[in-house]
Amino acid sequence: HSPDLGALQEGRLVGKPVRRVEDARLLAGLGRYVDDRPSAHALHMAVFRSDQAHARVDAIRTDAARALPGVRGVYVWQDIAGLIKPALATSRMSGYQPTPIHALANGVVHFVGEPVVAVLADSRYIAEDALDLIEVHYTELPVATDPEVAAQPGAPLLHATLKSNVLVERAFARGEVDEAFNDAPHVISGRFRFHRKTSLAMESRCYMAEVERGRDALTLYTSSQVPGIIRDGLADLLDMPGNRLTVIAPDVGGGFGGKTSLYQEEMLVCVLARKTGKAVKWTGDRLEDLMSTSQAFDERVNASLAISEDGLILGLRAEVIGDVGAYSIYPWTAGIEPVQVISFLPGPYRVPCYHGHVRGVTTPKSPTGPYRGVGRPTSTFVMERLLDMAAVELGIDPTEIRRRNLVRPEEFPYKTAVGIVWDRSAFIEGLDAAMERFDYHAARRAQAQARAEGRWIGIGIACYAELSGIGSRISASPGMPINTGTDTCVIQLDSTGALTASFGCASHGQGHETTLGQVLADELGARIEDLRVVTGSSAAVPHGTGSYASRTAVISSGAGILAARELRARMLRVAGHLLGTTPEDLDITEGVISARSSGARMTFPELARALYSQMGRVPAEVREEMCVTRVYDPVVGTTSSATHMVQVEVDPKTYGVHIQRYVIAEDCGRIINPLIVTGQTRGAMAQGVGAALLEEVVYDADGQLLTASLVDYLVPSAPEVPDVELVHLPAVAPNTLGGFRGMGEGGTIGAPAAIANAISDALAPFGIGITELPATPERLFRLIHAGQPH
Ligand code: MCN
Ligand code: SMO
Repeated sequence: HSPDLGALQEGRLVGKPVRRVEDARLLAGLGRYVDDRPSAHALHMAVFRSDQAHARVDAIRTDAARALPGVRGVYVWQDIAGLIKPALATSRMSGYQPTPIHALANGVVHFVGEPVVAVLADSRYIAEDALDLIEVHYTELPVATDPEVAAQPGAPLLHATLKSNVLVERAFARGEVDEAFNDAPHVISGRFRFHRKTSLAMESRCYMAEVERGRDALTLYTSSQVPGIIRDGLADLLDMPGNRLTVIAPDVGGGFGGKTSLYQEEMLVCVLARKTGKAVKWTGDRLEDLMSTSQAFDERVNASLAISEDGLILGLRAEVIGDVGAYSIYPWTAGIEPVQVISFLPGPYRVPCYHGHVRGVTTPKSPTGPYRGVGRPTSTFVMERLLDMAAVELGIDPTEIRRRNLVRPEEFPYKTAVGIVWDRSAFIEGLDAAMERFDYHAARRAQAQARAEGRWIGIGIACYAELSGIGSRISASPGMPINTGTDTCVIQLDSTGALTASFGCASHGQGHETTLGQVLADELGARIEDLRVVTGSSAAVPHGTGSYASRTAVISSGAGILAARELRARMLRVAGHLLGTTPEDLDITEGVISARSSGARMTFPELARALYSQMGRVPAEVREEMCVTRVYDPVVGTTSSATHMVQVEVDPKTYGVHIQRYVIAEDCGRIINPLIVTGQTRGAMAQGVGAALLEEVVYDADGQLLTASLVDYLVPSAPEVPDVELVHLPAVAPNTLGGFRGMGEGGTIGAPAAIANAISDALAPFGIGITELPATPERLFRLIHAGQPH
């Protein structure tokens, strides 16, 4: 590999496969999720949801529900209208149209599953029974469920306030695209479709609001990835200052992007707790999760690649329609998924000219929002398919066309056609390493042999690059102040000598207690068990957002490093005084401070006692405050990249796809914990397998949800998820404190494209290429038998 690659320096704990400290708790069933909170005195909420896709609410009859013993309240929008504002996802994007999200439908419903009435009762059972007694009379309004129809002028508007159903429209242009296409010897075009999916966390959404009566203070326990964003959002909607509104995400059983937005039920438990003076709890069931948790993808892409005779990309064109569902999601906006598709379409390649145009169109379906990979699973699918199609046309190997077009080491920093800057990342080295581990040429020979025997075996490749650890510059550019691109660490040495570090991030499966603990322990010279890492509480830091966008390894670690360095310096100044030496003479290892010159030693508790309680041992002018707050902003962020290589066999009887081998070579900079990085990559790849082969949210033409249970919405289980062979390629340290790059989403970005290419390769003898995902057995059957795509 290239000479500047190689292992970045390892710390004592950073870089080591430290066992996850949270697992002793989580695996023993001792995790504390929202639903585990004691609720004997709470009121339980159930939500009456719209069974109409788009309708005017004419009348709501709640008398019978109110009369049911055990029911404590039945609420419609008018009952709470004065207590909470609708959420409005604002943006500076020109022409963007927001849609106010009310906690309960305000006269019109916009998708099946939208909350219309909330019931509070002594138990969830009673509350559910009460739902059966509610009658809502609707007048159906016209629907356009197909986004291409909904985008047409004159299509029925989903929200009366809109000028058109196109909530967001953006274009990126660089260079003379028309010229490039006119002059190109080869133009490769395709119409691609990535269907809608959902995040399907194991723990469904769950909220509990507790009030402190007499103080008008409220604590929301929420199964959320973003307690800081929820706190800041609700503070505005409820008009409550942050010192009376605390938002806590305790243990959270997965989010995958679906828990990064503010939901109606979250607003409702808060409003109703404040109104009744009681704790209010809501636990979503699987049906509610499938119909109301934010969904993902749902894009149609028309794209073309202009290619030279020797396989170089001359230009790229793309027209994207994203079906964003019923609302512009708060706080991310309807742009979050589809705009990323055109932003990242050029990928890790040299694309001299590009024109990308996208429209995000509202339709009566659950809103789409962030989902692991955000936009890039679709853009990678499209770009990687086009490159494979080009390779077939030119008669060159798919690895070769990528090698010719990948941004090369000497070209970094490379500014893409949309202005994203790739810092030095292992693009080419990733391709090389994946080929080597896969034993690519031998695999091709074996494939030829198998094909001769009539087997449908294919090899697929996908390369991608992503921005991770995104700092303030990009976060702030769409005008969304609630996503700041920063995190805060507050670290303290208390009077018992214990260290506590609090962050604004919110672990929901990533093992932040372990990885942040490793980073801090190394900085401080402490043992990981000397430290307690607190995440997920808005009360612990003045400002935080949460964990999303593969940001925590970069941004939270950065804040931790800054805070720990300052705390360490303060500890050494005080210890120097106590041990009669200079700070420079001191070292901290394994939680013990020692003087190199004299060998004198001191533990953290001894230091704390001397400083805090043995008054007089440390003179006033030497005393230090052992509590440090630091904020880290990586400003731009950094580039993570990978090559996925997969071999599949399609079963000629069932049309099922069996994944035989899966290799990933990836660059996430300096690795904090290889065990966690491997687990993250495998989990993300599993979700990519689901997206490629199985998972599809289906609405019918009237906007009714057809995949309303896990019988219809298929997720991969153990037999469908292959083992992954992982090669780590830490490239030169990026421009981030600590040298880390984020990687929590990467597996989901690469997998659908690589699998689509492998299936296309397997079915190449039939002249079939995959343009639509998921590639279900039914779709493959139709392709093979009808010989046409849709
Ligand atoms: N890590 C590391 N070394 C690196 C980079 C990362 O050891 N060079 C570690 C980190 O310290 C962290 C984990 O890997 O423990 C993921 O780090 P990062 O890429 O910073 O991502 P975040 O921690 O910010 O997590 C968000 C990311 C996203 S956006 C989704 S979606 C996702 C994901 O994490 N959802 C998940 N992984 C998930 N894992 C679980 N179990 N559940 C989810 O819902
Ligand atoms: S979709 Mo991940 O929470 O950014």
